Amino acid sequence: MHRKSLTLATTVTLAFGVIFLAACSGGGANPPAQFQAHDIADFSGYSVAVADFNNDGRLDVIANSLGASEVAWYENPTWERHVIIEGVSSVVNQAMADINGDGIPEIAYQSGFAMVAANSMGFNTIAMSQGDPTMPWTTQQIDAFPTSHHVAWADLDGDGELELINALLIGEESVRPAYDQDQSSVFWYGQGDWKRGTVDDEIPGIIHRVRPVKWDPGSRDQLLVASFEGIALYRAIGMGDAMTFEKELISSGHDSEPAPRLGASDVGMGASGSGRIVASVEPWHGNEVVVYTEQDGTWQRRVLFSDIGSGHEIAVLDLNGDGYADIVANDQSRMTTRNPDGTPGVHVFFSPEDPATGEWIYRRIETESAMNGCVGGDMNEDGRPDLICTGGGGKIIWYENLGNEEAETDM
Ligand SMILES: [Ca+2]
Ligand SMILES: [Ca+2]
Ligand SMILES: [Ca+2]
Ligand SMILES: [Ca+2]
Repeated sequence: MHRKSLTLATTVTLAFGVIFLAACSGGGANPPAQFQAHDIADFSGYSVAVADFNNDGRLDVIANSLGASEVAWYENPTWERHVIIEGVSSVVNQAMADINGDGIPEIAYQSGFAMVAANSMGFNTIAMSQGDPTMPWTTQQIDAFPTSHHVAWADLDGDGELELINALLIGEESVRPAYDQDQSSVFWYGQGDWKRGTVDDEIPGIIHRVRPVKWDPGSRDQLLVASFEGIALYRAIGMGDAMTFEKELISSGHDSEPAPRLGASDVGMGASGSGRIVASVEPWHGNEVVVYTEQDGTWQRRVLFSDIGSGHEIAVLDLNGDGYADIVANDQSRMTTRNPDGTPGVHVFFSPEDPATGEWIYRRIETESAMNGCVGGDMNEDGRPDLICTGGGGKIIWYENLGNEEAETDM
């Protein structure tokens, strides 16, 4: 039906055609967005995130690396690099939130990471600007727990004050290659005394991500956790130190192979039409991009793609402005003589109107630089969400969203 209408649109001016297209799209899925790559820095990042570090209204970029000895951010739009913390090692992840209300986000970051618990200090630190965010920041260590790996801010009890979430990678007995000998934990910390509380300390094997989500209506955030057991939703009950957590397993994820090819590596949620999708990359460091849709109270698993060379993270956001969340999966594989079929880069999947049964449109927007993770953010304030990625390809790249491809026509 769209296509027929568009033949009419092509007979009028381009500008009018665009308006006509928007008017007749009537809730349908849009064509894919197009991207233009801009290098931000030469840096082999493990993780990347965006936040407005200097409170000028523009999102800036932070990337960390297991190999770097400092924490730095990149100022939009010149991408000048500001080193704010020195003398750190093995930084894995970071999460930003303005805790003290001065307009500059505080940075929670995790360092001293290792895949062997006995070798991991697992520092959890909060860094605070001293006024000029381009100058060195002060730091406060709030915890040290081996294999602290993923960090997030979430208001679990809905009191308007964010809690800090820390997911360990593994328990102390878990070792390579299966990493399934012990259970792992998700912790939370309240502001002020930063006392460690427990969300769950009985998660099997590896936890790779914890993602705050607004799953239920109300002021509380909930948590999605990706681990060897798949994808689990956690809801807090009660307030402050009296909080307890209810767990609902959304899916066991990739459950057809032994550990460590098990469960999920990352999870995200996005609005899709009048409902929502959950998306993941599976199994841990896996090859599958999976979308989950709810049907009669259960979550249906659909593998969209199984050719990720080396997956790690997922980003779930609406890139082409149609109200249906799209999916971004990084790929850390390399093309080498030993691995000529490597598929480094970024894989993007644009949602159809029905994510459960419709045809997703695939675009590989990066084919050279191996990427370990991507996040969304409107870097140039044009209303279109861009992507920022980093990884072992040695780059931090801004993929500017140029707007949608032209719809196909019958002409
Ligand atoms: Ca800024
Ligand atoms: Ca602040
Ligand atoms: Ca709170
Ligand atoms: Ca979309």
